[in-house]
Formats: sequence, C-alpha cells, structure tokens
Amino acid sequence: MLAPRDTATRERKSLNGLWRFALDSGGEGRGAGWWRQRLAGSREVPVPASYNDVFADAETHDHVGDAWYQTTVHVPERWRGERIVLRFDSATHSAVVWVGDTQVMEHEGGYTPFEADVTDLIEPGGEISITAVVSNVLTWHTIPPGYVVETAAGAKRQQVLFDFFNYAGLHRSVWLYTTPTAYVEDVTVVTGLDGSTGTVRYEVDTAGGGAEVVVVLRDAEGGEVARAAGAAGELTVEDVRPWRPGEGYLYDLTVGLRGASGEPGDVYTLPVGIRTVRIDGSRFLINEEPFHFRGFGKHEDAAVRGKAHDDALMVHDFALLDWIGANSFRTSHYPYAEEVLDYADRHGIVVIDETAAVGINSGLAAGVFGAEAHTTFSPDTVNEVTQEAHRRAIGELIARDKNHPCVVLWTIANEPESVTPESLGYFEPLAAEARRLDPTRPIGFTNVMGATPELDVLTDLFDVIMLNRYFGWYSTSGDLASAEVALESEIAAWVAAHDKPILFTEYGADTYPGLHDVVPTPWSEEYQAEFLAMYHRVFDRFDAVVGEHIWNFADFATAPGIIRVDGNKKGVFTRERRPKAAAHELRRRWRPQT
Ligand code: BDP
Repeated sequence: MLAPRDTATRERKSLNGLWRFALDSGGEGRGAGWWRQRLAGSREVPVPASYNDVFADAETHDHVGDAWYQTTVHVPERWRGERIVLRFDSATHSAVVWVGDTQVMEHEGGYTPFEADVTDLIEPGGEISITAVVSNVLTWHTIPPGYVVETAAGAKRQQVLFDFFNYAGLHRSVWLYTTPTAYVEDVTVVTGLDGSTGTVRYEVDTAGGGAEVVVVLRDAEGGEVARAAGAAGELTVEDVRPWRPGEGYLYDLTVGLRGASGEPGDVYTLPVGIRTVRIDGSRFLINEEPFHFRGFGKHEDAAVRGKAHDDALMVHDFALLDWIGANSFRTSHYPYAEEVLDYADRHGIVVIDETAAVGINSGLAAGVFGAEAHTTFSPDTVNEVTQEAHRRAIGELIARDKNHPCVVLWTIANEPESVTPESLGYFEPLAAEARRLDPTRPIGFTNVMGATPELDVLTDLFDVIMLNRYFGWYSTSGDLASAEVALESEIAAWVAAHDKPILFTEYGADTYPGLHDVVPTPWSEEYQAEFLAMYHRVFDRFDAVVGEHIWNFADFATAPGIIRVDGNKKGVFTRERRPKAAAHELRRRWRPQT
C-alpha cells in the first residue's frame, strides 16, 4: 500500500489539526446517526494524538468504547477531474468513517492505514464533513486480543493482555490526496547485489484504465541510472551504492504512466535502498556481511500525546539512538508510524518490524496483567476468528512496509504461548502466510521467558530465535550471580538445539531514576547498569548471539498495577528522554571510540 506523496501529478492535503470530539460512553452514536449532524458538545481534540491524556478528566483517560471525531474540509477547486482519496494513517483500534452522510470505510487494527476513493462524494470548490467513530475496545477476536469487564462499581473496564497503556484515537495523520483517474496503485521492489552490480526487480499495479508503465531509477544526486518499460521487470545498477546499516543511501524509483497516445499520466516516486538480507546458519547477513543488532525495543509513547506520531520526538529519539551507538530497534509491539520507517531508511537504522499480536498467552496475562485465568486457544478465547484477524494484520503490515530497506525481519507475535500443540496449530498457517507474502525477509516471533528449547514447539517454523529474558528481574530478583548462570545455560541449550541466529529482543530491569545505592539493588540505577553488563558479558561468550535489544529505550505508560510505578521503568532513558546511568555505560560498550 503506497504512502501518500506529493508528485508532479498528485497533491496531498493534511487534515491534521483540531477536530470536534465527543465521547460516546453510552454507545448511542452509531444508532442515532451522529455523523449526520455537527457533533454535540464543544470539545476539540488534536489530531494526531491519543485522546486519553490531553484532557484533565478520568472519564476520558479511562474511556472504553466509541469516541467521535469530526472535521470540515474545503476541497480545492483545482481538484476537479482528479481522483480523490481519503486516508487515515491509523485509527486505534477500529473505525468507521463517513463523508457527509455516506459511510466510506470501516477498518479494524489500530496501527495500519486505510483509505477510500471518495471522488463521487466530493464537489471540488465546496466543503465536506468527515466523521469517524473510533473504538478502543479489544475482544478475543481482535489483534491484540483483550476483553471488557464490568467492575463492581458498574463501570466498563478494558482488560488488556499487554504491558502498555491502551492509548486510543487518531494517532497518525489523516489525508485527502489526489491522483489522476488512471493511477499507480501499488509498487513492489525486491533488490539484489552481486559484487558492484545491484538489481531492482519491480512490479507495478495500475488501476483506472489501460496505461503503459515507465520506470526510471535515479541516484541521490538525481542522475538517471536505469530505466525500463512495462509493469514488471528488473533494473541493473552498475557501481551500485548499497543501502547499509549506518548509511541509508537511497535511489528514487519514479513510476510513470503513459496513455494510449503516449501522453504522460500519473507519477509516483518510491525511495529504494539496494540491499540483501539472508540467514546463514547462526549468522544474520545484510549485504552478505554479518550484522550484530545493538539497540532497543521501543514504544510509541510520550507525555500528553500518548501514542501520537510527532516529528520532533522522532528526530530526538533517533538522535539518542545515534548518541548511544544503537544501530537498530524493534517496533514493539505494533507497526509504528510510516514516517519512522522512512526516517530509518534515510539514516541507515535497521528495523525489526512487528505486528500488533501481543498478549496471546494466558500464562502471562493472568500472572502479570491481572486477567482472569483462561486457556489461550479455545473456542471462547483466541480462536479461528482471532487467527483470521492475525492473518490480516500480517498482510497489512507487509503490504505497507515491504519496500522499506530498513526492515530486515518480520516479528509476527510478541511472547505468544509457544509450548502447546494448539500454539503450533495456530502459528503454522500464519508463518506460512508471512513467507508467502514476503519470501525475501526472515521471520520470527519473540519467545517468552520459560519457553525453553526443551518446551518450545514453534522455533522450527521461523528463521531466528528471538528471546525475551528477565533473569535477575522476574526470577532470581537481585541475584545477578545466579541470573548469570541461568542465562548462560539457557543460551547454551538454544545453541545446542538449533543452528539459527539468536537475538535478545528483551532484557532489562525497572529502574527508578535518581535512586542510587552502594549495593546494586533492584530499582536502583546501579542495578540496571550491572544487570545489563552481566547480560553483555554472557552474550559475548556465544557467536550465535547476534543481537542485543534492551527493554526498553525509554520509560512508558502502562495500566496501573502493583508492579508498575507510574508506568514501566525499564527505560534506559526516562519518559522525558533523560539518560539513566546505564545509558552512559551502554554508550561505552556501543561507541567505545567516543
Ligand atoms: C515482556 C513484554 C513487554 C513488557 C516486559 C516487562 O514483552 O511488553 O513490558 O516484559 O515486563 O513480557 O517489562
């Protein structure tokens, strides 16, 4: 699915700003047709933003159910004759959208885009009203799953099965954009390298009328390096400058359409990084060179705006990644805003791209998040309807992100149950689907603590072993010597069981900033630093360990609970992005020259 871009033939209009806003606690709006009139009440909400923290009331913060958004847009007269598309970069977790009185789309899944052709509903030169009802409800049939309970006090409460605050609303941009009536619908590129020669295999889908396709590849200075005609083909690039970690060199692939008598039609330009990814035994190869992942699991999370995309925060986070010497991160636990991947493409930061499938694990949910005891996979919990939603989530992630050179690995779930025959039955078709949709990238899932190689039944379906481990925190808390023994022996067991690269995708300790101790004690800054140093000491004993992603880049909001103090404090940076002591230690490991 192509991101909206301005080109010679396309124009975008951002609908970001303040929208009219109303909570619908009673769930009346859909029946009463709230989209037909101006939303009652006078509240305005920023888009993009989570709505939860921008106001100052518990009702909005803890709202469960529908929230209504509405705006009025002027459509330029010059758009007459163009095809006009309405696009939401995300709506968390599901939405229905109307233009005027007409429903134009419905979407489930809080972190991927959706759009509709609204040409027939819009009169250029006039005004239209756009209304969206956004629900934050998670059920056993959504990705991620969850369920709603009624409290003893009669309130609705969303039970989540994950460890972050269930922020909701319009977290990313909303656009109106134009294309000509015959247009480029999709582009897929697959790149290759052979010595100093690069290849770009491309495939273009068009719609809206027979048109000839012409593609031109230009280097970063704008010089033409290859061209071809036809909807699919392969371009060759001599003296190629590859995309590589630390150097996000990009070419531009301009796809142009030509009408029957050669007249120029739609133009779309896609940045292309030429690189390869391959697993060889326990090595993870980018451009045939072994790659060692240094970085973090992150969250889209910040004060006031919640999960909204924010360019200032994004640039700052990337600056901190650079400062600390990280070369990669994981989009835990959902697809991030596409601007983040664009930025990573341009700056050579490697990304592990994750679906929103977090919480498919009854063991964890009951223990950590206070959920009722349940069986993970059953007709009443995660079932074939959930699996279908999960399949769609994988499809939408790959459709959106397939062309990003920064993405080198798909994670199709975080810490799912992975030790039962039911989990194998659930994941086998999903792993196959991910491979069918993208045969060029490795796939994985993050393995939960306790799912040791003796118990795990899923790893054979995947290319890499991704371990989330908390020895010294959730087990042997405070005893790093015992934690070291346990960690080393588990890695040795994985190495003996599988010839695959091992990535540590989570390890970390909650740390209250400013808490110090001469004896490294859990929650102190000294303990976090020693905890990480111990893990690194152990990793360095194994060639198969090719990745160290600490949990987490920064402190983040969670639901309240007795194991969380104003959120999860495993950040190496605070929520305001101040470094804890461990950040300086990490910098010494990851940037020894500075
Ligand atoms: C893991 C989860 C992550 C949590 C982390 C923790 O993958 O989302 O935040 O543990 O407990 O289970 O800090």
